[in-house]
Amino acid sequence: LEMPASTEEFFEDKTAQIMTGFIGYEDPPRVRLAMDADDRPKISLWGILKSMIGKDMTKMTLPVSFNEPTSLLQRVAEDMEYADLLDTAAERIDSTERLVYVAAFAASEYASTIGRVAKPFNPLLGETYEYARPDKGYRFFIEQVSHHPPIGAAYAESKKWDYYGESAVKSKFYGKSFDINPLGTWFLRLRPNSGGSELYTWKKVTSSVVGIITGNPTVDNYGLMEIKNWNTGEVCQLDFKPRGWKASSAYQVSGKVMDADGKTRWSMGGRWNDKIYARLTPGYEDSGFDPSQPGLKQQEENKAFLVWECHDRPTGIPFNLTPFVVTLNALTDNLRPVLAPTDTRLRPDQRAMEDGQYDFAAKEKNRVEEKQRAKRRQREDHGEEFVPRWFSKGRCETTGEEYWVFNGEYWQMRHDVARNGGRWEG
Ligand code: CLR
Repeated sequence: LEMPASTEEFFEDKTAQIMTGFIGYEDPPRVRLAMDADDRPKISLWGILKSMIGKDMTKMTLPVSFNEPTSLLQRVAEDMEYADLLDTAAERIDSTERLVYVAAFAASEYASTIGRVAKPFNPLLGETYEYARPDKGYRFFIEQVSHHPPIGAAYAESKKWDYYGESAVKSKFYGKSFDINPLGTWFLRLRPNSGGSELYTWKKVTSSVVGIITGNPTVDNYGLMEIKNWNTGEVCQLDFKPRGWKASSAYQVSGKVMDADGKTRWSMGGRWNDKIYARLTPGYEDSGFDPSQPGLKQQEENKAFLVWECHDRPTGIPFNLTPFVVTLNALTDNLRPVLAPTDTRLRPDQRAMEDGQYDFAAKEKNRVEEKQRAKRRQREDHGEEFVPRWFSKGRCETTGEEYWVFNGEYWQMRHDVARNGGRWEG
């Protein structure tokens, strides 16, 4: 391997590498599903769930009509909807301003949880999902690396950033609510325009289905999120307020960005279903903060500025999906020949669900899950253990934490399949 002579050259190379992943994504993103209304039977959630108090999601067998036609792998890909916030972060010269945008990115994924009281398909062991956006300059990849407990390892990359981490959730049904606690840490490697590179980390907050007993199930997201810049020691704390009795307290998030000494530089606030603002803390203008920086003037004048705004959420999309989610499971003629055979898009049960063929979906779901069980028994008989194909365990030198290291071979192999007549193994 040859080392690039300069930082610029490295970025050039990186861009070229990422672009190889755009093969197959020549068509514009899908704008609608094959059907216009989902016509799912309306069954009371409480009626089904009341006998399952104390159980976690993996131990619940629910009728397929409680599913939505996404997989948990695609639910992680949903994090990419507002990836432009990371591009903006890279453009900011002041590191605390970058943190404002990174924090907004971390909060932005929750908007799409609204109205989605449905179970995503549980990925099969070794199932993968890729998603690339030539128009946005990024590519995303995730592999199901463990089945019990379910764990997905993800790696997304763009010229200015890499976003990676582990999606593992602990869930429990308490009767009153159904709580989902994400366990993994998320890492962001940002390469600001001003040079160098920075590492940020955070953990996701709790998602919860409330209002089950009253027959008005709603998704809430609450808890404290701490986003840390490991290079500067700056920290952003965001507090997602639990939905209280009053409608006015729903969706609220507030927080602050602190410098390495713990002094507040920016306050942040808004609603995770709508808009998030940031305001420079009064007094900071005089304490070495340089207001002559480009882009800062206007913010100085009107103080609070809009950091993030939720995309339009048209009603009437089946399963209450968002327009972004509609793009995820599209299987075009350009994509089909280059996709790995393990890709979620090729799962027949999920595809049937998307097309409203619920009985067939249930039958196929059973079949693929039985096949998976047989494979597991076979492994056990041979004393073998499943080894993830595209990720391996490593330790982060900066945080000391374990994480899944992406070997990058997925995109190489895919390029080989697309351009050199290569074949996916297995
Ligand atoms: C939250 C953000 C994380 C990834 C993630 C994992 C599990 C998801 C959760 C998100 C959102 C809520 C979720 C959950 C799995 C099940 C749960 C979709 C996307 C739903 C609302 C539970 C439905 C209840 C059934 C009994 C019908 O990065």
